[in-house]
Amino acid sequence: MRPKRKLLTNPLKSMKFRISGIYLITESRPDLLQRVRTALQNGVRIVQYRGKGDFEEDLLILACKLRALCREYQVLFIVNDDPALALACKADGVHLGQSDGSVARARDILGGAALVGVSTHSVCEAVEAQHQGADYIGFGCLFPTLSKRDTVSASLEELRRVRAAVTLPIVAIGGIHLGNAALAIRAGADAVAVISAVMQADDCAAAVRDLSKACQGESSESL
Ligand code: TZP
Ligand code: MG
Repeated sequence: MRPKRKLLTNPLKSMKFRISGIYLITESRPDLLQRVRTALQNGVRIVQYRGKGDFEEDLLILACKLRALCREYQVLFIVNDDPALALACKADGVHLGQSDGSVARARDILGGAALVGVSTHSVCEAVEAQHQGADYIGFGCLFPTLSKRDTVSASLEELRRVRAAVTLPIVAIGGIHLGNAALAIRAGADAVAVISAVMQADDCAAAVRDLSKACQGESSESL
């Protein structure tokens, strides 16, 4: 049976929830919830639940717990890949890879107010995502990463071209850490998506604070 259509609020439409700063993507780990809470307390602006490695039967439970946590801190909550899971846990939206179905299909499942993000790796994909009606795009993989296999590399130069080609918020991704986050922001990204730099940091709170600081005050004009 098709899931019931549900209208989600779209906080992006209020400036309060502009896509900026640190976009945290989760990874499977025993201290997941505590770590995400610490990250939220220290300034993460958006959380994406990426359930790779989690047991199928835990996906909805974890998604609901993360959803509740994000609501507590009034932070956007996005589910990776799966509009049906996003609907079931009442997420603010879904993030789609190039092979996760169209923006229109995700909206059909989630309702028109849901946020839909799309992963892109080139100007062409970015323009197409905007044309399809995405709310933001991910762009990368900018730097080497151990968090995902089979990544498509994308340069800072291409990010500058994407910035010039689309008006959508851009979330830079791939191997971003304290030493290179500002480069991505200066090249035109509105936010940086990180997994390991926060999920594997010895001091998660300091990692989020330092990354946020590194992103603040940077802009595409300052290069
Ligand atoms: N998509 C492109 S790179 C990547 C994803 C999900 C992994 C990013 O992880 P990290 O640890 O921040 O490099
Ligand atoms: Mg995907």
